[in-house]
Amino acid sequence: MIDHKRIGSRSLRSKVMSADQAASLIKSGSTVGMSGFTGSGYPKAVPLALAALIEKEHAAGRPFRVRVWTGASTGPELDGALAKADGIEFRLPYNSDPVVREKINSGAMEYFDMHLSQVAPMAWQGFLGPLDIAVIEVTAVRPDGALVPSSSVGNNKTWLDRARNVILEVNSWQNTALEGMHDIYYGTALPPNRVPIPLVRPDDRIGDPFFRCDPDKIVGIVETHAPDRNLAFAPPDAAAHAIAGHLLAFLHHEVVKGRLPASLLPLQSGVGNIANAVLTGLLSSSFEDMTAYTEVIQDAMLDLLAVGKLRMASATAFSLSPKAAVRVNSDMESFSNKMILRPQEISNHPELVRRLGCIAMNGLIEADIYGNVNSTHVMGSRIQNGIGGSGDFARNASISIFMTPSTAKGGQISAVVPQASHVDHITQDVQVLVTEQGLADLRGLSPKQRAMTIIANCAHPDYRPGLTDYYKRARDHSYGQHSPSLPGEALSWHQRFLDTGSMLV
Ligand code: 0RQ
Repeated sequence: MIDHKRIGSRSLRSKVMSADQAASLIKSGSTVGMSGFTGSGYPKAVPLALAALIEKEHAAGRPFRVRVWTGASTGPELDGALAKADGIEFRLPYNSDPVVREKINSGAMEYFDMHLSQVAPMAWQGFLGPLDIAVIEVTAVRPDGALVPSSSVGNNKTWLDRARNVILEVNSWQNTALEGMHDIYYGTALPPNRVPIPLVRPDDRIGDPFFRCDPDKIVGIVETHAPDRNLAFAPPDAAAHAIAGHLLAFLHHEVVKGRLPASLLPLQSGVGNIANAVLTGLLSSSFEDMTAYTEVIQDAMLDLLAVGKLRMASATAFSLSPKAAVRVNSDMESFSNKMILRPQEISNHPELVRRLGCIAMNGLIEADIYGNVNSTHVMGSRIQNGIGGSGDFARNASISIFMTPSTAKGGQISAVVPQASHVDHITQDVQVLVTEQGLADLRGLSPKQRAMTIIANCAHPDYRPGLTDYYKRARDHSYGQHSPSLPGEALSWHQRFLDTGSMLV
């Protein structure tokens, strides 16, 4: 039965159909732009129906694969299901699904891992190819045909504009109080026609609360009632607590020195348990009236908003544990005036991040002694997730902080290595490095000073002697003495792990 409250447009009601019917409108080889950003606001029925269709086609000996574009990672009903069906030929711009990860790393799937702020402009420039169809979750369709966005905005505006055809999923699980929370900016253009984006504070609203979509492009509407799905955060362990402690002490120090205001600057917090633990640490801090200009709103941000420590949060999506998603969904009214969800080209816009002076806090896989950061490639070749928004923020933030436990895999891997096996963030974009061992403030330091500070403050004690020994020999034998290195040896730590399962000698 059609929910008239959710689908207000009479003319569009005639397009309501089943997920199977909608999936049958997607053809093999087509490029599909899906909604979804970190397990929020992704379509939950059509991708599953498409996966079933693909499996049937494969069983009949007919190849069927699609190219999938999204906002960022999605949920298991989208990435997981399509990858299991071997239905994804190409994927962009970010993934954290384990099945997709395995396909990419086995060479069975192509993956374009990109800065999230650049997806929309690249789609508009056209060199990603045409977008055949968009599948977008919305909260409601208004009588005038305007679309009320869901729990993520991501690239939906761009997909709705660029796609030849559109399928909508109207998810009645999403609270109708989401209406009015979004700020969809329609003023972006490609050079030479770009103009300044008129946002000067995180709270500014510069766009519309709704998406526009040509109704003639809408070929199907599917009604759903399904929750967003994100993984629960692990309770912060001792390392996460220690990292949060070092970071909060640093922020206090910056306030005392007069380099940060007492309410700090707009916070950007990356994905993962450590980032969530740091935000949790802010709950018991003395900072008040803070703001966030970030990519995702995590559990701890809800707590900060609820107690009023955080005045408001601007993001492109929620990234909430199942418990927190239920909490916010059932109490949307009390949160909605404190949050703004924007397109990711705006939430992550380098110009805005620089203008607002965001404090960027992101996770990493490994950092080298000079402060180059690898966020994406385990042992230099296996993709973990992708660069996501970390590059958008790290390069442009007023303080760019990276944090990690000092070891991985039960201590068999050092997160501080002689040379990063892959570099996402060059040393100029990494100003502060934090592990549970301590914090290295790298601002204003030469490479040699950085090396000594990182080894002393951040490396795990088990690995400090090895790093010190490497650095000393590099000082003695390196071709140059600006960033002393021994290229033949620098990556031997990774090889040692690959050969023996441990970087420890
Ligand atoms: O592997 O799951 O097999 O055990 O990497 O590591 O410790 O769970 O770390 O959840 O904080 O994620 C960089 C991946 C850290 C994340 C990264 C292994 C480790 C584990 C995950 P297992 P943890 P976190 C804007 C910000 C890029 C995107 C970004 C990330 C797995 O922060 O994706 O910043 N960042 N976006 O065992 C080998 C090492 C390792 C290692 C960890 N040195 N060597 N394996 N692992 N360190 C927000 C968005 O873009 C949405």
